[in-house]
Amino acid sequence: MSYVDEVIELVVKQNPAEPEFHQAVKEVLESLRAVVDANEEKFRREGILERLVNPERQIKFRVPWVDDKGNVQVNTGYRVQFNSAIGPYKGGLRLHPSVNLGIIKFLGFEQIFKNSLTGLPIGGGKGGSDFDPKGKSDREIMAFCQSFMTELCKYIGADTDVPAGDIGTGAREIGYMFGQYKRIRGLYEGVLTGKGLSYGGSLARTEATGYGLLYLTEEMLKCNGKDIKGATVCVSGSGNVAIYATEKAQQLGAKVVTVSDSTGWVYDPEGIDVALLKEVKEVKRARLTEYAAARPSAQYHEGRGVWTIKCDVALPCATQNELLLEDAKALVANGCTAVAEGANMPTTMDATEYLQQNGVLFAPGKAANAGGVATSALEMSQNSERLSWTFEEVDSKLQNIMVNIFHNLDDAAKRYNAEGNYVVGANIAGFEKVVDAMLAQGVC
Ligand code: NDP
Ligand code: 2IT
Repeated sequence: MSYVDEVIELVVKQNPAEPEFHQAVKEVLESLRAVVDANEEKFRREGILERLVNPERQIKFRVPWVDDKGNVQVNTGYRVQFNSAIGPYKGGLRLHPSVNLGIIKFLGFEQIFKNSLTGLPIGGGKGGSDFDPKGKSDREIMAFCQSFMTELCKYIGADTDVPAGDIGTGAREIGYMFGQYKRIRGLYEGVLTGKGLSYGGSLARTEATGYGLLYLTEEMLKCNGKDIKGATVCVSGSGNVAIYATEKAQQLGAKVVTVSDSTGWVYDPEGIDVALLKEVKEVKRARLTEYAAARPSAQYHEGRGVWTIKCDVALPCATQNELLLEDAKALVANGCTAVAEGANMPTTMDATEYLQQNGVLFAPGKAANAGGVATSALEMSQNSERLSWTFEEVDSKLQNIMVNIFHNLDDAAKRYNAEGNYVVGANIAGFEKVVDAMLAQGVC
């Protein structure tokens, strides 16, 4: 059996009931086959793949907090410190009822390669909790965040592990967590990114994932003789990534006609009104039904359905496994020419293969959504030098990073005779730097 197949089998056996983690490992290792086969003896001797798929450390802890009725609630917190070969652990905190160890491990594993692709010195990590922020009061959110950080603060620091936002964790949650870290540890340091601008946050971090997604998509289209300008775009999700992807797509001359949330989706043939979307989602924290109620051109539909709308470009920006084989078929049938993942692993493996086999340009999340963590690393740089850069400065660095990422994965794919396969390109380009650092640092 090949080394890749052996390690995939081992991961499934050693990590039962973690399907998302298995999926992420399979996708990465399958596409590294050419590199691993070429170095099989050395990689086996060094245990490279076994080390890569085993987190350096995983922390699981109790998060007790008091709700508004005076009752104690108990959630589970996680931080998986996956790989520190190229820098301190870096990755977001997800607050969603679906969170479990397998989800955090899949996200942490992806983060290793994503962070490597940014070209910046950040290792891979991820954390979160099964806490559901929906419907909670501000006080309850604060109580949860303070309790979560009371435990997490023992394991993180500006030079060891720097968490940030993800699903359910935005500026409000980061603020409460930062305050608690400072209070317990007595340190005013860049231990979290995505901070508010008045206490060390970076301009353009809020926009970075969505904007970065569009910078990479624009470059991918350009290099394949296509243009984002004039394109019809379907976006899923209506959170941080979806909102700023929509905003940048429209700034670049595309028309975004859909957004969604976990209960339904909106089709707005006149183009999504971003100001209204921000008001509904960022200010009121309301459902998309409110968007539809305030916008005569918008139709609201319950359930799933975004990918049935005809588009040139599809940008899944909600969550994992939200674009299935049947969706891929609908997109291809409707003439879609490019899919770029704003979310982490939103496309299932069979859907990805179908899209690629049918000539759809496909940019995987670890490349396409790397602008968020890249700008987090820029926030870390600003915190270290105790200075703040202008919006334009950060945004132009972000643009350069995303364009470079695209060319790195394009080149890596070409080097391994997989031209145009950006999944292979992203995994190889991300892997090469991490493995080089791991080999140089000896057995650790
Ligand atoms: P938000 O919490 O801001 O928004 C999440 C959006 O996705 C909401 O519209 C939410 O709907 C929807 N959603 C979440 N879970 C589900 C589900 N199970 N089914 C259907 N819809 C769902 O998160 P972000 O925008 O920050 O994150 C979106 C994706 O992008 C995630 O995969 C995240 O890991 C990834 N990402 C985020 C980065 C960042 O900087 N924030 C960076 C890189 C990747 P509802 O409100 O109904 O729950
Ligand atoms: O998935 C991701 O890259 C993020 N949620 C952002 C991580 C970060 O550290 O900014």
